This record gives sequence, C-alpha cells and structure tokens, in this order.
Amino acid sequence: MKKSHIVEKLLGDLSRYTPSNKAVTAYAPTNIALVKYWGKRNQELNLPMTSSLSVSLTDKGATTTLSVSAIAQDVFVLNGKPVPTTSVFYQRLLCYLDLFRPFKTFYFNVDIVSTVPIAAGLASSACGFAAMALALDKFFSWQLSSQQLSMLARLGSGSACRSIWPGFVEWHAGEREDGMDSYAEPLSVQWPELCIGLMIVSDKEKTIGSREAMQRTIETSELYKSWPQKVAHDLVILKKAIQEKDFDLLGKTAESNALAMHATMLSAWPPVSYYLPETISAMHRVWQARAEGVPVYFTQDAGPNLKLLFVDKDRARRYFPEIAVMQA
Ligand code: 2P0
Repeated sequence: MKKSHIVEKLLGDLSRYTPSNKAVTAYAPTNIALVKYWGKRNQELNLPMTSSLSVSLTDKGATTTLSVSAIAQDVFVLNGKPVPTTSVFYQRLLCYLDLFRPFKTFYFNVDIVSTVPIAAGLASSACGFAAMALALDKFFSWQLSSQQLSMLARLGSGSACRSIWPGFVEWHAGEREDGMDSYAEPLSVQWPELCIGLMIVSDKEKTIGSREAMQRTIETSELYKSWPQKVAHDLVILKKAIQEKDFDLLGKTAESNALAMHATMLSAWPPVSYYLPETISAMHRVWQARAEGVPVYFTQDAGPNLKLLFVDKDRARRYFPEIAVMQA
C-alpha cells in the first residue's frame, strides 16, 4: 500500500483543500524513547513491529513556518540556511510534501527553526515531521484530530508520530495493514521533575542510519526474535513506574530496554554497533555513580551518545558536570 492511499483515506479528495494565503506556523517537541521503536513491519508506511513509549522534551523541538513560495520553486530553509536541493533531507521533505500536492499548482516555502542540538543523536526527524504535519493541517485547514495528525507524521518518520504531544506518549503498533490503528497517544501523568541529561561522547557522523540498521537487524539477528516479548514486558513495567512515579523502576526499565535493543543490533550480520569506546566508558561512569548511591540511569538511541535519566539535577551535575540538562 502506498503512502498516497493512506493520505486519501485520511483526507479524501485533496482538490477540496486550498493553501492558506498567509504564513502558518507550528511547533513540535522532540522525544526520547524509554521503550524503543526498533524494526518495521511495513517500511513504506513506517509501521512498527512493536509499540513504544517516549517522553517529549519541553524546550527542544522544531518550529515550522509554511507559506506559498513567491517563486516557481520549493524553498526549504533550516535554521536560516537554504537546504541544498541535492541533499537527502531536501528530497525526503519534498517527497513528503508532494503527498499533499498531487498537482504542482503552487510551490512551498518552508522555514524550519530547530532547537535540537545537531549531531547529538537527538531525533530531529521526529520533531521535524511532527511540526510539518501540524503546520500542513493549518496551511490547508484540514482540521484533523491529533490521532490523524499522528498517523500523517508517521508517514514522514516513525518516531514523529510520538512528537505530536508533550509529556509521556505511547505509540500503539496496531495490527492493520493500512496502519489506521498505528498512532500515538499521550499518557495522562505529568512528571516535571524528570530530567534528561545529554552526554555527548562524539559528534561524528554515524556510520549507518537507523532505517538501514533496523532492517538489517530484523533480517539477520537471532536475538531480534525475543525483542517483541521484551518490549511487551517493559511497556507494562514502565507504565506502572510512571503511574507510581517510581524513578528507579523507570530508569532500570529504560536502561535495560536500550541495552536489549543494542544487543539485537550486535547480533545482526554484518553487526551494527553504535558503541564507541567512549560510550562504554560513559556507561561505566553511570554504573559507578549508581554503585555510590546516585539514582541515575541511561538510555541510548541510534548513535554513540547517552541520555542520562535522573530527578535530582544538582546531584547528577556533580557527577556529570559536562551534561546538558533538559526537562522532560
Ligand atoms: C526510537 N529510534 O524509538 C528509536 C530508538 C532510534 C532508536 O525512532 O525510519 O527516525 O523514519 O521511521 O523514527 C529512529 O527511527 O525512523 C528511532 P524512520 P526513525 O526513538
């Protein structure tokens, strides 16, 4: 099934909608998964093998402004700089926007301002496509529900479906082939004391993108067979931890889930490793801090950097003075 079919299911006849004659703006936060999304059951529609659960960051995200281009060309600007038309990012954005513009009767002017630290392994595509879906809703006056916008954001990037909301968000994997039951929803619990500390061990380009890495893992990793069961178990525990504000249980579950995800990659062939020697050293520092009684845990995504989880900011900073602290 093509993305355009899903767009048609959600929006019906696209010729009913006309672009706004004014500029529209939307913001979406980036999110950090505590139970990870790793592996797709459908690559075209970004349908995941399992559900996942994330927390959005309060002040890191993307603000996207859309208007009709004054020239006969799409213009994409990221943090004040034009995006080269030959870049992967430009092409990915263009493919996405073309879903909503089957006939090129106008051109887009897209201005994205991102507060996500570049090259730090924070998902910029998540907040980017979520902000884009929200901006498009205003631009065409679709008036879609958040659930529908979550599905549209997913078509751009899987994890973007979680960035439609602040706070804790669960992405339901769904079972349908068309993915109409695969969207994210917020949990009702707030936990403002929860902090994420970004621990950058390297800002080098990653060697393999997460799309390719997750596909290779599915196809070749023996350990991946146990991943759905691990996720199902961790989701139950994590939701309990969030409900009861049990920080140690949250930290332990998130750290164990991230380690298990990386174990599935290590057992792929050729192996996928986002670990650098510095990543391992950083993990040992976290384990040492815990051994000394400091409640701090980590999670790691498709990159070498760690995200530390803690509630006591001052104590965590004393052990890890270099981290950038972000509020969940
Ligand atoms: C996550 N990651 O749950 C996991 C953990 C990376 C590791 O979501 O192919 O950029 O666009 O659906 O969403 C990264 O994957 O991938 C990701 P696509 P996406 O946050």
